[in-house]
Amino acid sequence: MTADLLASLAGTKGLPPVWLMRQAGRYLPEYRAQRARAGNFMNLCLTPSMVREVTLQPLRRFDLDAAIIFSDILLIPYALGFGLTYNEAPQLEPVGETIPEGPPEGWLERLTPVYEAITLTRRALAEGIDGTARTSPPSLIGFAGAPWTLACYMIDGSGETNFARTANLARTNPALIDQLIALLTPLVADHLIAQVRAGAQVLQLFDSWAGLIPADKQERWLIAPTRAIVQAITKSETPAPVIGFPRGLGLAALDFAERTAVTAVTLDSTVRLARAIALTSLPLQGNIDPMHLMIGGEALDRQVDRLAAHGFHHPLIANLAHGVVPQTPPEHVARFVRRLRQPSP
Ligand code: 1CP
Repeated sequence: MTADLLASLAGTKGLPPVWLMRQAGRYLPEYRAQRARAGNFMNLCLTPSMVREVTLQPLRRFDLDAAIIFSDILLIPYALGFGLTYNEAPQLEPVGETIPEGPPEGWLERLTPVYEAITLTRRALAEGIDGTARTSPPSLIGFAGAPWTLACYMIDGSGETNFARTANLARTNPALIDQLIALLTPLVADHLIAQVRAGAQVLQLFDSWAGLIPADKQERWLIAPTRAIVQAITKSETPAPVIGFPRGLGLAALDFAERTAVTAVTLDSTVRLARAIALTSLPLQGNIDPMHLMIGGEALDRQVDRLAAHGFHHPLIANLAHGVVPQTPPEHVARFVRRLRQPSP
């Protein structure tokens, strides 16, 4: 039986539905082959039929309850006209001293291939993909990077710097970050709403670097922008559940969830799930350590059994605490999903 991701967000308890952050991508040989055929990463991201294929790849192998559209958070800066190249890691043309007040004309149209890919993928999911038999079609998840995490890449150009320039500006010129976040917040909302219109049923907002925000700036750069994005989606003609992921906040993710009104919140690997469950009735997502998935074996089984048991008394979406790492053997993902469906007593 396949649980329904949307039902679980509404609070259904039982065996938790499952998908994995970064479930498509470098750990899968068929992804590497498709990426080689695409020539480069941007071409892959902007060719709808290839995006559909790569999005479906993990679902052809594993009995997952959701597909996450294959895309990247850096496509928003790309659409704003910042040069973006991917070799081993992404490299983004950094912002200068002046932040534009608004986006260039027609910026959202540059992302049309993303929306076309969503429509194609939703159709393929409804028609049924070969591989595992399912009682209901998997949900399609759309996503975006949160304004702060986008700002980190737009200021530093890549993650290789440990965001030193961002860290410096956050303390010496916070007004510049205010301006960047003010620019990005409505654009992130527009991009997410456009994904729902195209067929995405659930949204996840990745704030991968939320843990780098100085405590006295959390309200301005984390809470207020997320709340505004959630509100825009809720008030749009196509409301959809939003899963927040303020990575690096630990248990403060629960406070984040209440203040931003996200539908569910993803917990990072610093949180003991039992503790979080004791503190909230909100739907939670997570939080198996990606290293356990990489290592596999009985240690992974124990983690999965514990997670599955929590699902019977709390609304839960089984997932990792961050993305699948490229060194993960695909058989470990198969073991994870099989075990979750049939936990040992
Ligand atoms: O083939 C390749 O070499 C490219 C590797 C790759 C892939 C597979 C990148 C470059 N992006 C992606 C796809 C991607 N990115 C997805 C869809 C796949 C899926 O989840 O199934 C998603 C959801 C993302 C989101 C993303 N991109 C985040 C947030 C999630 C997280 O992991 O924290 C971030 C921070 C990025 C930036 C990015 N894009 C790619 C890389 C290697 C990075 C990290 C760079 C860095 O921080 O140095």
